[in-house]
Amino acid sequence: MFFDQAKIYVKGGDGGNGCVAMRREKYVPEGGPWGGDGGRGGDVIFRADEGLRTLVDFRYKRHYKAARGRHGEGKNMHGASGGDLIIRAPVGTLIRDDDTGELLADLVKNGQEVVIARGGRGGRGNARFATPHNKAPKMAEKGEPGEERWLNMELKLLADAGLAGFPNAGKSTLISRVSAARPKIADYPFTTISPNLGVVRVEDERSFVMADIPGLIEGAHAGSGLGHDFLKHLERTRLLIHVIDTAGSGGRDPVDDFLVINRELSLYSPELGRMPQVIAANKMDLAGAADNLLRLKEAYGLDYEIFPVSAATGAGLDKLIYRVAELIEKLPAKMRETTGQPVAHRAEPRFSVHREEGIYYVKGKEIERHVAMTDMENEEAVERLQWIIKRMGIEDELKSEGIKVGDTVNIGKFEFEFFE
Ligand SMILES: Nc1nc2c(ncn2[C@@H]2O[C@H](COP(=O)(O)OP(=O)(O)OP(=O)(O)O)[C@@H](O)[C@H]2O)c(=O)[nH]1
Ligand SMILES: [Mg+2]
Repeated sequence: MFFDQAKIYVKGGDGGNGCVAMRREKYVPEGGPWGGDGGRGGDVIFRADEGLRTLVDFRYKRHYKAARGRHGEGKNMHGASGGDLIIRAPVGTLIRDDDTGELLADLVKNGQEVVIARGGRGGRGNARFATPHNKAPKMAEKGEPGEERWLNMELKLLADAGLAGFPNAGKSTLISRVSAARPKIADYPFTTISPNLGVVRVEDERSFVMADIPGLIEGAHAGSGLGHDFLKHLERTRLLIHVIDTAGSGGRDPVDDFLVINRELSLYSPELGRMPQVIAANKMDLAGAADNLLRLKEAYGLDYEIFPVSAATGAGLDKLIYRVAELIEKLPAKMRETTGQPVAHRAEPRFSVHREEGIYYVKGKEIERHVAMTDMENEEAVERLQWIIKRMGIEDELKSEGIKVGDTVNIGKFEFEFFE
């Protein structure tokens, strides 16, 4: 089985900070708080797109961040939200958390969207902390950091275009020129003994998968040569690139070769025989090829597109590849088997406490979020955090784990000394 794989980093946008501001007007000495809330950070969203075929673009760009929310301002002005970041990925992509291996998404349907990293909530401005006891709070929340994680993406590759042709026609040379596939290449028939897949990147967001199989000979459909077992690989492609040794090396006639191979394909399966084909007239760098090209054009030029190429020098391959990419996009996709794996949802405890080398670690999304949103320079804000720690039962839990005054507590990115 061939898999395409990519490892990327995603981060939701941070929430904007809440604002501390007091109303100040003439003749109103004790104006109330009017600091606005920060805006929400954008989410990182994956969208399944059947037009995409490989993960190759994720090897060129590996960091993806959604926009952050704007900070709140005075006069109760709320910060604007950050825009979501939509990442398009092929149908059939599995997305896992790279650390835990947890399956986060299985993109099975075109257009399906999954939020993979949430943006942070905006911090609340001081206007929201006013109470009858504290009419002029001087604290605001910081924005919540956006979720961040490394992802492991995986896609089962399905070949879009298959190479067909006689042994030694130059199929493996061709795939090695246009993709990162490194098949064995040699000047004897049946160098290739198992299929190779290569990802061909045409331009940004345009790529397809090419399959190289062992060469076919007369009688292949009935089991002669190596071709038989591999013809089924071609059946699942959308288009065939019929590679011909235009120079007729080895004394064969390229005009005949084309017919022989097509007869084998039809005999194996009529469907394969009817599959769209383009002709790659290969080895154009060799003597005699130009004359044979004219003969090929005369014989098949009305029914087939013919591309003179040299897999050895690279001449003509760009034109062939662009055209193949264009044709593939118009042809219906063969069904991709989807795993339909359920996406795991774990029920997490609210928080956990454990001790390591004398330090008490408190873990949990909720409390880590509160800590990240607290402005530690601000006394009122820190007091509020202490109250939250108590109310959530974290203080009791720390005590039952044996914490003493002066011990170190770690929550998220913050460490402090425990006191009553
Ligand atoms: N001069 C020239 N030689 C080529 C060209 N393409 C391939 N060759 C040579 O032809 C021989 C066969 O090439 P391969 O790419 O192994 O052919 P294949 O079709 O994969 O052969 P099988 O795997 O045996 O079916 C090698 O010696 C290549 O170097 C070309 O465009 N010009
Ligand atoms: Mg080969």
